[in-house]
Amino acid sequence: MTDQPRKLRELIARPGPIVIIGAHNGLSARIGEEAGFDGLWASGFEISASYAVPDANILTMAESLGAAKMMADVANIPVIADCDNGFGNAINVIRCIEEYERAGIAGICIEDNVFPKRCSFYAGVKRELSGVEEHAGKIKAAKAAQKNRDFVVIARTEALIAGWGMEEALIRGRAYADAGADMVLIHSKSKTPDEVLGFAKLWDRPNTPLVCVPTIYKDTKVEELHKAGFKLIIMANHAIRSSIKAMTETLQTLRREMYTGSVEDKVVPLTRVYQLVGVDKMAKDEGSFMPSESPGVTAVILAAGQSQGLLPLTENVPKPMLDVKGKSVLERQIEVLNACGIKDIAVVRGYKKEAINLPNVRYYDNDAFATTNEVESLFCAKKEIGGQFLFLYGDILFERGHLEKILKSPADISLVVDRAWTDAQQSAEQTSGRGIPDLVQLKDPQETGYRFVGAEAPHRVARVGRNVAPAQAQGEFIGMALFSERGARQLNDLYGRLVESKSAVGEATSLREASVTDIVQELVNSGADVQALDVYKGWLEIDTFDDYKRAWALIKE
Ligand code: SPV
Ligand code: MG
Repeated sequence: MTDQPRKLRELIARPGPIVIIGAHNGLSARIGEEAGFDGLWASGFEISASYAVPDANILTMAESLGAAKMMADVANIPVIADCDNGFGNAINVIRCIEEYERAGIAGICIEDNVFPKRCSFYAGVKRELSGVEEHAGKIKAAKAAQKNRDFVVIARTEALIAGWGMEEALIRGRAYADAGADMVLIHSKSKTPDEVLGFAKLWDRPNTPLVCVPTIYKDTKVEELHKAGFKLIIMANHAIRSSIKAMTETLQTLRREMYTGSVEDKVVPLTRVYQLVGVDKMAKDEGSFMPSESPGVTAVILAAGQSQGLLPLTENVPKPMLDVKGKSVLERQIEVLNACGIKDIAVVRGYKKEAINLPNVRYYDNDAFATTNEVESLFCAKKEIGGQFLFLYGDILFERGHLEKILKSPADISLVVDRAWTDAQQSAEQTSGRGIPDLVQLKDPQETGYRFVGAEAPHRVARVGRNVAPAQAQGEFIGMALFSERGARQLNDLYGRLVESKSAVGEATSLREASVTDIVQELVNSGADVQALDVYKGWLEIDTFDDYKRAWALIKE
């Protein structure tokens, strides 16, 4: 991330405590940031544990740095790296600062353990501290080596850990502050906070804020530590400890039960992993930067809108994801499209977009779905409508034959029109419980009220929309349209002109409010070749409970 040291300085300048969380790789860093911490601690304890080795300078600097860099690469919050004893003497510290700064780390911490160190908590191991002078020299070397003036160097004393007493801890803390440390960390493995609180009370370098790591004195709250004078509080190792617990429980259960469903309540859904690693962005990038695999027709499905008519069924999912006998409407559409050779499918999401995550589909999001209408949603997928494309509403079920038929249409713009609407416009079965239909009026309705069968002369569309008077309509637009390359170009050009002109669009007063039928009406008005392609029933729009019930009744599976 850009200028992490600056961000850390801003946190230091801000009133209140800075609370950072220990992590050991990109994933734990991302989860720590998501949880809302101010920054991240590239913990030597965690990083060593992630390699399954003791925290004892067993990892090389490059290995520790690699983990810290992984964290800084994904995080937007500052990373402070635990650099143990600077991986050697003052000369090693200089290299360490250069490398960590280059990796985008905001600051580092170096402790006065000798090299090789031992983790502060290990019992029964050899523990020795470097001389005060030597460690102060390392701090001076670090401050002299940093290039970015904001880079933060924390000096840590292990005097209390080593049992050398409060007096020694203070001598060391003061010497490191005087050597130029930006902050001083006083570490303690006491079960109570008394040691660190006592140290803070005696601290007499007010320009050098204090840091603590409440791991063993675990019941002391941040607020109390901050009141006592601690500016930076490090929760050092809980990411790895919680993951060890979770992994142990899950893997032992799996081994015992011998089926993967046995741990479903112990694991996150796969989609949580996808979200953490950014699969959504990758899919978008595929759409933006990789050539489309099938050069033929692209399907663009509008699935952005929020439907009132089906609440509460659509409280958590958008209409296209409603289940109809084991498969969602969208899955059924994709199946038919695939069966007709259309593999190139784009879906525009909006309402409850996270619920739409089917594979082999490119996604576009209309995040302004609540305040815009279909045309704006369609043009979220502008990239897809450069060549021939099939337009579909995400809430219709249709027979494969309708799709096969429209794919053969030679017109620049073809609308699939249900002629059964005129036959049955009075019939309760056709109209009860349905929303306002998009009606179609033809230019030469030679056979008004009569169903067309077989190859017919082209039926040119005169009007389409909800305001077409039923008495003048010859059918209902089912929500499927095919645009040839020329038709797509005309649509794009018209959209560009409408954005400029800010005028009404079809029956809508503005582009924001325009439905697809509105912009098709404008295409008709501008002389485009818009034809109706007759079908007779064999489709269903799911807009109301009655529609939804009808869908369940009609689908045979
Ligand atoms: C670390 O997280 O590696 C630390 C803090 O240095 S502690 O483990 O408490 O020493
Ligand atoms: Mg450490």
